Amino acid sequence: MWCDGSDAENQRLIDQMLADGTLSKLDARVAPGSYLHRSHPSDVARTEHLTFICSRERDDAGPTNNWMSPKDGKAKVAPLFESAMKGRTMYVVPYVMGPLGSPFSKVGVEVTDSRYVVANMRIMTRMGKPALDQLGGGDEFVPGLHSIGDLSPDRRYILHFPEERLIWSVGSGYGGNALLGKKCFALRIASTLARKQGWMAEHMLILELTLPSGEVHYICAAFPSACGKTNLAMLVSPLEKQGYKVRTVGDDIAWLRPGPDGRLWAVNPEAGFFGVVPGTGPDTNPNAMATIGHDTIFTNVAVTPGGVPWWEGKDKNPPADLLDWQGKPWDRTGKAAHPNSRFTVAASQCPSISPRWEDAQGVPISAIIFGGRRARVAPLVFQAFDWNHGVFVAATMGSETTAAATGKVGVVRRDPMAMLPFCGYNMADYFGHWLRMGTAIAKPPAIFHVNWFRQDASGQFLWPGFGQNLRVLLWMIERIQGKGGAIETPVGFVPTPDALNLDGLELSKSAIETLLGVDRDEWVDEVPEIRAFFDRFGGHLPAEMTQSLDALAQRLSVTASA
Ligand code: TSX
Ligand code: MN
Repeated sequence: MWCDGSDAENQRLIDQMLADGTLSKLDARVAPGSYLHRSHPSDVARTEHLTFICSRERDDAGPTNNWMSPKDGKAKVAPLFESAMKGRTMYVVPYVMGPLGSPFSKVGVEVTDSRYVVANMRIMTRMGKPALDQLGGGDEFVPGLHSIGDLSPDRRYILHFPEERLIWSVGSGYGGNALLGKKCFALRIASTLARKQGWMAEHMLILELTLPSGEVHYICAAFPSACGKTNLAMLVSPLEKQGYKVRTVGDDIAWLRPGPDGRLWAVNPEAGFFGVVPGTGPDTNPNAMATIGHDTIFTNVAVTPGGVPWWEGKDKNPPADLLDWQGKPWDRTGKAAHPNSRFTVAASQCPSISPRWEDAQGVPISAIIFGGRRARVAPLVFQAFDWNHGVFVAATMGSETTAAATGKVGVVRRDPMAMLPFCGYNMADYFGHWLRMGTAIAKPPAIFHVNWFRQDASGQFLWPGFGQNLRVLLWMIERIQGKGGAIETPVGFVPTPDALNLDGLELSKSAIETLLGVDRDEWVDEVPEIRAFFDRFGGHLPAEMTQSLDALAQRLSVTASA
């Protein structure tokens, strides 16, 4: 069936999914136009160990990607597609990543046997007739072949063929594995296109910040998972009355390119949000709560028998008769919603969506933020000395693990540019691409590193976070304007205590000192860890990266070999 993306077609698919149990309708009074999908219990998250880059040379995938040769990948996975769709309908889903009519948008075509995938692609991309219109008589599109197969993790593979711009995915119906426009195309395949064509496909939110003067700045930010990217993208300004406004352009992916004015310009290739539900509440993200208040597909949340959805963090009062994400009566001990349960919702429903979110030219970027979750070491914010130093900061960024399930808690995982699972080629070559881009942008954005998660000795968060992060954004803008006060430290420029507007926050002097502090001994310990991380990349690592590390070691006045 060729999907046209129309409302009538969508309604037909939904009716079929209601009939076969793929979806259930939620209470129209509290969640109008919204549905619940329960995935197979073994198919609740992306499966990185089953995700492969199939380049001819193993070296082109690099040490951080799983690799198969294109020949081996196809030989292994083609049999899993054999008769896989028998008895099901095959949907042909043309879609556009990027605003319709934008010269920076790209067409994909996903063939799938999952109606749930079609319904989600309709929200997450510009799907159907507009995509065929944009393709016109051309043949430039990224084909993606998807089947849920038998959903067995033993017969699940997500393969990327960057040299022929092709995606194969079998055995999973879950978001990032099955909605091929998102991580597979807009990040993995797009990153390889971008490298060839001189642009960047990044795992970044895009936000708009308006000042009382009317001046508007756009900021991109890349964080590893569990750092609150969607929350930052939809931040509610605590200083809105004073004229400081925040609007959302995107929450997950940015396609960036040098503009004719020498600045870096960004478009959000997506049309919707596929966000983590737990932790989303009226205090943490009121804009997301309003966005998902209607016309939303929920996957793996808890629900009452009457169809009222619930998840950890929605409010303090779980309904008495709740069914957990698997549909079993909730025993009130485990999680009611799956920790990776999701909402799929149109970006146009977001109250904070920017009027320029579909601008065909994109938006000019003033600053790029990187960050991670660190209880110690990383200060609340610092500015990189220049582009190349910023690339080093981004390449070495790390986050402490939170969930016991993933191993030791508090272990630092390096996740360069938050792209570790999403870079379609050798990550060391990717660092090289970032360095090269610096020479192609006459007026590069300033680069910052943030850490909202610094704790005191007793394990209390020192920074209030959420809306108050605006104050950090405002310091960044002042730096860009050449105004904000800063002191030079070995790791970068840190605000002087009076350069941050902390009015009304009631932070103690010692809290501020710790938040903005750069402890030499703690950073000295980082150096060998970064060196060990870099060693993984061997000869592909650009010399600038080791030079930046040596320079950091120098500034910390330790020997380069320490
Ligand atoms: O998203 C978060 N952000 C970014 C918001 C724009 N979270 C949630 C992380 C999980 C996805 C945060 N958690 C942030 C943050 O800035 N900061 C923290 C840590 C924190 C948690 C609770 C409080 C304060 C800080 N609560 C009180 O102070 C009452
Ligand atoms: Mn993401």
